[in-house]
Order: sequence, then structure tokens, then C-alpha cells
Amino acid sequence: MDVSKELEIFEEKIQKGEKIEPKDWMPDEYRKNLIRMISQHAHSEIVGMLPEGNWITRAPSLRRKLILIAKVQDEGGHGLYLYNTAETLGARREDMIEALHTGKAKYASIFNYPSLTWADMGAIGWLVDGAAMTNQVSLMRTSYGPYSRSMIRICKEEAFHNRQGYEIIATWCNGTEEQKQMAQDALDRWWEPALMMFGPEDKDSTHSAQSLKWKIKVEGNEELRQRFIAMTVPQIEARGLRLPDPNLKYNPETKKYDYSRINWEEFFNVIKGNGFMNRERLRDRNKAHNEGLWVREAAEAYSKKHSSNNK
Ligand code: FAQ
Repeated sequence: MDVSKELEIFEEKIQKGEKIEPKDWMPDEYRKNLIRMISQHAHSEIVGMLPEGNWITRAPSLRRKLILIAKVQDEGGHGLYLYNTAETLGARREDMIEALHTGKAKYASIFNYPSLTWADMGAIGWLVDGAAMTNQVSLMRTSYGPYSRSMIRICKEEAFHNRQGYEIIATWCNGTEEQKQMAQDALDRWWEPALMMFGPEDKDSTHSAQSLKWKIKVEGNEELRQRFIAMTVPQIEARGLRLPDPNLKYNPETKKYDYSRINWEEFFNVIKGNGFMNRERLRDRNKAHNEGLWVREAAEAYSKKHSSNNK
């Protein structure tokens, strides 16, 4: 079959809302764009373990510690599903990991900000998982079958992460004046980076046009950012916290929230590798990877032995 016919069938399937599966014909650009996005997503989950992992030994109670360990472990699991998902498109795990470790690959900008206090554990669960979930619920409808299915389980776990974060903030808001202040400070520091998670404004989004056409993404960056704001503002108000942006206000005419211009210069600087924590994050990932070499070697030796015994 010639390529134009293949393309027609592929686009028709997408229009009908059918999923594209690994062995189906797909344009190279579709495959390339998906590998880029899914591998960045996988890296984000793995690097995202670091800001919270940093607080496991300092959790204020055994209950909080158990929850935090489970959450960080879930994020590692999400990274693994997503690397597997990218592998179904022909990407090699070693190449993806190498790209992360050498600083060639991107991962979510938010993980280049420091987690300074216990209230940040609340803000990360509430805002970072809340933003991630808003985006990923939408991605459950992506046209690529394995990615869409991996989002279903991931979103269930993100919902738990989101609630445990909100619970930490709610507890702090009902605590001492100092704790309430810490919750406010965490909200103020994480708000803008959380809005950046949805990506640049639509006019500056290099991939949106193609991704929306082929339903790799089903909604635009700004549309999802607005959904997250609309969901989160009432939660801020319910806790008696001050809005983190003096210009954040519902506009009945546009039926959207107005907000202060996001500092896009900072965003682009962070994704270029110049954020506050970029170097430390890559150093920690490389260290963990090198220290885990013996585990990978042992697992490989075991699987070789096992498969030769089965022959
Ligand atoms: N950070 O053309 P667009 C999580 C890059 S999971 C860094 O609009 P696109 C779990 C973008 O790659 C969070 N880079 O890009 C967790 C592109 O660069 P390139 C991660 C960003 O792909 C929670 C350039 O800017 N979620 O947090 C960011 O169409 C708590 C132009 O942008 C996902 O990855 C950013 N925020 O739309 C873990 C979801 N935004 O590749 C622990 C899947 C943009 O040309 C604790 N991804 N860039 O060099 C997506 O939905 C999309 O990739 C977007 C960006 C919406 C993020």
C-alpha cells in the first residue's frame, strides 16, 4: 500500500476515536513526537522522586512516612510503565536513560525547584500531582493505545497523591499560626511552577498543532492550565489561604481565570538546564544509577541462568 493511503487510513482511525497500536502503520513524525513526549514524561516521574525522597527521613510521623514512601515508590513505578510504553514505539531504554543522565533530555521543569519545608510535601501532592493529574486525565484519551492505557492506572495513583497532599495542607492550616504560614509560603512558591507544568502559551508551543491534529494531546496547554486553576482556587479558599497571585480572578465575560503573566523567561531558562536544582538532580540520578549497577548485573545474570535452565 502506498504511504498516502496508509496515512489516510491512520488519520481516519484517529478521527473515529480508535486507538493506534504498536504494530499499526504510523507516520514517522507521530512516532518521533510520541517517543519525545512519553520519554520526557517517564524522566519527570523518575526525577520527581527526588524532591519528596529528600523528606522521607524527616516525615513528622510514622503514618506520614509510610504514605510518603508509598508515593515516591508509585512515581518510580509510573516511570517504568512509561519507559515500557516508549519501548513499544521502538525506543531503547538505555538511550532514553543516557539522554536523561547527560542532560540532553527534558523533564518537568517543576522538579528543579527545592523542597524547603514539610509543607512543601503538601504543596507537591496538592499542586504538582493535581496539575499532573489534570494533564494525564486528558491524556487517557490520547490516540496511542499503550500510552492511553498506562494513564488509567497512573491517574488512579495520582488521585491518592493529590489527596494526601491536600490533607497535609489542611492539617497545617488547622494548626499553629506558624504552620499556617508555612502552608501559605509553600502555596506561594509552588503556584507559578505548577502553572508552568502545562507548557508554554499555545502561541509558543512548538508541538501542539501536530499533536492536537493526531490526538497525541487532546487539549491545548492553556485549556488544561485553566482547568487546573478552576479546580484549585476553591480549594485554596476553603482552607482560608490567600490566593498566591493578586491578579488571580474569575472573569465572567471570558468564563476563564485572569492571572498575572507567567515568568516564561524563567521557565525557558529552567528547561535549558539552568534552574536552581538542575545540576543537583542530574548528579543524584547519575549517582543512583551508578550505585544500582550491581543490581542490574545480578538481575541480568539471574535471568540468563533462568532462561538457559528452561531450554
Ligand atoms: N517542563 O511544544 P510544547 C509528574 C518543553 S508527571 C519541561 O508545548 P508539548 C508526576 C517541551 O518538551 C509531569 N519542559 O511541548 C509527579 C518542548 O521541548 P522539546 C510530567 C517542558 O510536549 C508528580 C518545549 O517545551 N507530565 O509530575 C514543559 O507539546 C509529583 C515546547 O513545549 C508529562 O510529561 C515543562 N513543564 O507539551 C512526580 C505529561 N512544558 O521537546 C513526582 C505528558 C513544555 O521540543 C511528584 N506531557 N516543555 O525540546 C505533556 O502533556 C506535554 O509534553 C506538555 C508539553 C503539556 C508537558
